[in-house]
Amino acid sequence: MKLVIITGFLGSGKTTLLLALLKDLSSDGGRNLVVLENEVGEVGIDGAYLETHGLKVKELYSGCVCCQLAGSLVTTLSELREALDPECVFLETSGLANIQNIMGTMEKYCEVVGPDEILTIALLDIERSELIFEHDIPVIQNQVKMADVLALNKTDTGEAGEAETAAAELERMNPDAFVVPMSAAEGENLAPILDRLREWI
Ligand SMILES: Nc1nc2c(ncn2[C@@H]2O[C@H](COP(=O)(O)OP(=O)(O)OP(=O)(O)O)[C@@H](O)[C@H]2O)c(=O)[nH]1
Ligand SMILES: [Mg+2]
Repeated sequence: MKLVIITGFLGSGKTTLLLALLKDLSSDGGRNLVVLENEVGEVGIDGAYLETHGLKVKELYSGCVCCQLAGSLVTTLSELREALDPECVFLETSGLANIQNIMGTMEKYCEVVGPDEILTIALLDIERSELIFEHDIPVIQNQVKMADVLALNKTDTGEAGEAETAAAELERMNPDAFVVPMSAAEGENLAPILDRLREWI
């Protein structure tokens, strides 16, 4: 079973991107895709929102899957496999998730998703990119460094040249990642990410 992990700081556009990607991928027909939402708070807001769009959603809340809910992540993935046998699970982490811990948990304890079956997409909000590059915020540095795809989101709000500068900085931070400037809300430049997912799932 494949797992796509969508990370990114609070409000960077994870849920918006997830919805846009899944709507497009579902339009192919025949795909069995499931969303796993992790929220630190008591109520699953993003999960309820995605369900109104007809997506299959499982929620893990009241803790983060990188720490308190690491065990729940492993059991939930096994349960999803057993109950729904999806081709791919899309996990939206909380904005402060430590991706390195999640990968460690997966590698050590998860039997239903192999190490080569995980693709990570990290979102970075272009409006906050300068702030993030200037300050060494370990959680975000980690998300950027461990991502397969770096989605530089909200290009519709940026000033001329801002996306290019931020993309170059992201390429410097993680030369192996596929950097895609895009707008999840406007549906701009999602094609490179969709192509990558279609090839991979
Ligand atoms: N202008 C603009 N706004 C966007 C874009 N993508 C998302 N947003 C807005 O950014 C806000 C946060 O988007 P979400 O998708 O909820 O972000 P998130 O990362 O899931 O947020 P949390 O789960 O709370 O961490 C919402 O108001 C979205 O409408 C974009 O491409 N352009
Ligand atoms: Mg969200």
